[in-house]
Amino acid sequence: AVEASIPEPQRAAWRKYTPQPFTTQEEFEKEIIRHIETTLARSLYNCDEFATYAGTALAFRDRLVLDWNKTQQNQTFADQKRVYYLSLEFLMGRALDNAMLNVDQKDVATKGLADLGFRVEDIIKQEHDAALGNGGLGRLAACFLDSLASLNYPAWGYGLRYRYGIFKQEIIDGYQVEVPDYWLDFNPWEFQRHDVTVDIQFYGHVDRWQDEEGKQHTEWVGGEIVQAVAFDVPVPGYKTATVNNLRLWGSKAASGEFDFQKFNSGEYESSVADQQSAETISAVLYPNDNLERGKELRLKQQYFWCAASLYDIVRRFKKTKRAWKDFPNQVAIQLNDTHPTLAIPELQRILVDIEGLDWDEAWHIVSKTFGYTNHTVLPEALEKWSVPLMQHLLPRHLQIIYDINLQFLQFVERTFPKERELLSRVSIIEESSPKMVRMAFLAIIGSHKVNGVAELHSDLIKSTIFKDFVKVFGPDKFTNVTNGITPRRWLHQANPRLSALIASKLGGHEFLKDLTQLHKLEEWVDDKEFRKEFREIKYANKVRLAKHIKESTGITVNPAALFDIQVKRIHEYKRQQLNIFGVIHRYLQLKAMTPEERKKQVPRVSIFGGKAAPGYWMAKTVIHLINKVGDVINNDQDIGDALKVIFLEDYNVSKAEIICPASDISEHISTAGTEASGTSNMKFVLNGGLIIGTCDGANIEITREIGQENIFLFGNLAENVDELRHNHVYKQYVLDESLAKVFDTIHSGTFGDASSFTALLNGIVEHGDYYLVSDDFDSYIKTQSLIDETYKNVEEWTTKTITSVARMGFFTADRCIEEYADMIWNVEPLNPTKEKDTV
Ligand code: B1H
Ligand code: IMP
Repeated sequence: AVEASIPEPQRAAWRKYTPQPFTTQEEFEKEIIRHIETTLARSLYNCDEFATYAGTALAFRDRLVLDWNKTQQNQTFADQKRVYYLSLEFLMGRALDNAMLNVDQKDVATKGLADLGFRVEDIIKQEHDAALGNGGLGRLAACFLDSLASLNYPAWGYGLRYRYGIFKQEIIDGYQVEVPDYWLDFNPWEFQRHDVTVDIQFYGHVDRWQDEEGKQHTEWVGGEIVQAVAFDVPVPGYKTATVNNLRLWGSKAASGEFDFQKFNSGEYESSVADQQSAETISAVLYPNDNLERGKELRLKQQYFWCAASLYDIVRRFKKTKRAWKDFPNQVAIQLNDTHPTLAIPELQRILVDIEGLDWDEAWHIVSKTFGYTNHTVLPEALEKWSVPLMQHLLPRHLQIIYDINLQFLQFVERTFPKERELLSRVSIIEESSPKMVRMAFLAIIGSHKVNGVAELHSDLIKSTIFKDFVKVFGPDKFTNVTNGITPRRWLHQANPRLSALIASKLGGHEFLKDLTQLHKLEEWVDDKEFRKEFREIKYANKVRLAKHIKESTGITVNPAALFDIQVKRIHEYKRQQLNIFGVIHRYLQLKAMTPEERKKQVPRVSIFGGKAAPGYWMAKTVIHLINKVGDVINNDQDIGDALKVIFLEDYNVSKAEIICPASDISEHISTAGTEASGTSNMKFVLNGGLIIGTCDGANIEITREIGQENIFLFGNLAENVDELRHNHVYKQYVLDESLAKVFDTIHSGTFGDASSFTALLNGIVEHGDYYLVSDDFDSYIKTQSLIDETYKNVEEWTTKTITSVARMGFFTADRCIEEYADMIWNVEPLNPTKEKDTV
């Protein structure tokens, strides 16, 4: 309708003067200089690397924006079903390199920058990471956005515009210190939409009344209003004109900068305080991974973001003038974990209280619209909110939740009349004191599909935490979509030489859009030249990491040593403690050898990285231990290059891009049954490294794909974990012998004041070893020896790594998105070039 309403002369002018994207080096340089001179008001004489980054980013931004506008108009005209991905975390990392590669202009940029006296790598490094996430869950959301755009799906991400992303980590005297991440000083990638604002209500009370026709009305009134402002970020697809949108909401005081009433009446301070309290909502990302702490501000963040996003989605739907029953045919909303579950009662509230639909009609629409992805079975991560808190903050939503629960329990009672116990087990309300709202149960009841993120995990949720719901709804409501990663960032961008080598054999870079083509590499596995180059690339990537290690820690490591890497959030279930105990064991063995024997060992560099949640004392102790062990081993003259221990500060997405291509072995050693999927395991193998891992999460499917001869599996199985834990508590506890020696060494003060580490060791020796460190220790160190032996045989190692790369096609995020689109969303891609001219 809107397209026809604009008269032809205006359209003609627009067509004639629409800016054209640069395509040559000359045009690119012209754009950079124009931006530096006019947008930034700087000149040749104060054009440093940062200004050059800014100019380059703005030049590429212009290119993206033109396609972004067209994509959005196309999607509006096409009016087909869209996907909305609601996530409290988007761990995007840097955007410039990605933009250059996606629009296929990195060569032009490299030459243009060289002409202006800069190296493209130095310019890319100027960008601040967009770190709006904790770990795997947030990075998965970022990979999914990349795939959605690359596959031309009409899709939007919705999140929060935190002013502070995940904190920066400094290591001082071996301890983690958190530094705030104020990342918005200069962010060319976001556009504030001053015209897109939504008023969001909190607190207040619920009114009910009857109109003249006797119809019941319910209205949420009073309380306070905070304004949501949209900030849009373009998300380009790889070599396609599709540029999707990520909409992040910032919070503001509703009446603008100040409450002018108060301001004018002299209450200056309190008017500023109101403003600050409103802005607090989107101020900071909660830095917990796999942990929920039930803080009021977190619940406020969740509602603020859900309400703003739904208002926007409903507004867009209403523009189409369709009937409400069409809503689920036009809108698919995916809940990234339970964090956006309030969107369910919020949509029900909009439909019933505001749009006047009756309850059943509304609920039918709601429960066909949502899909819910579960990412964890850890009890401490399952969200519950106290009823009194919800009553206070969101009184109408609590009523709606109670009504949803009532209808659901009545249904369960009708279907399973003899099972009284079942009712309390599946109730959304936990009858504790205080009562709690179980968000996962609400998410299941309000969604048409629930999925886990790897096969084992999807089976586990069906047999444990959601068992009763499988009985109530039947097994078909539950499905699996094994996670994946984008090969654009995690191969092409992070490891350009390997990407080029693969392209040279597969006839171009098409494989980046169809990763299963990698299997053709197996034809080259015996090719001498190919093997040599493959190894040279790995070596060069290790040299690059060694350089980074030198710059950040001052420690020199030998790139010919075996690089053993564990980078991820520090968590007891991920078992960095198992790794560092293994390192100490290795140290003790090396110390016991003669210098001759020692020389025969495979030299190793054990590299750790990752953040601990600021309040997670045990995780911080593990960081401290790693650093203390490193201090001793790295300065031990007997040891030399045989063993080095590195803790890399401030692990983040852009550091991961340097680290992943440089591993020989990476560690994915969670207690079986605890890591839902893991995604860095996929990144390391795709870059030509092998894995030491437990039978957990996606490790199991990686094994299935690459073959068990190409992965080093160890440890107890998920099915035995409960029994082992039980035995620790109820039978005589016996510590593994080698582990006991490691503990003796720590207790003796070898790594400094032993009392710092007693809580960590006691958790194992005296408090039931919940994560089975001792049970898996022997199998772990034996497997590490097997790795040493295998690494000595360069040819065998090369065959394993190349074969593994060739078999990783399954783990592209593109496959995930196709599975979601088919099984859950029922959406089709929209060809960006076939649509009619948008002007
Ligand atoms: C994952 C989280 C998570 N699962 C709560 N759950 C959070 C839970 O702020 N919180 O409250 C934050 C994060 N994160 C991870 O998701 C899993 O542990 C990984 O195994 C998985 O690969 C990843 C993506 O599915
Ligand atoms: P929204 O769907 O109203 O949020 O708009 C998102 C984007 O889609 C806009 O910024 C436009 O680029 C495009 N768009 C929205 N409505 C129209 C329309 O009626 N005609 C053409 N493009 C539109």
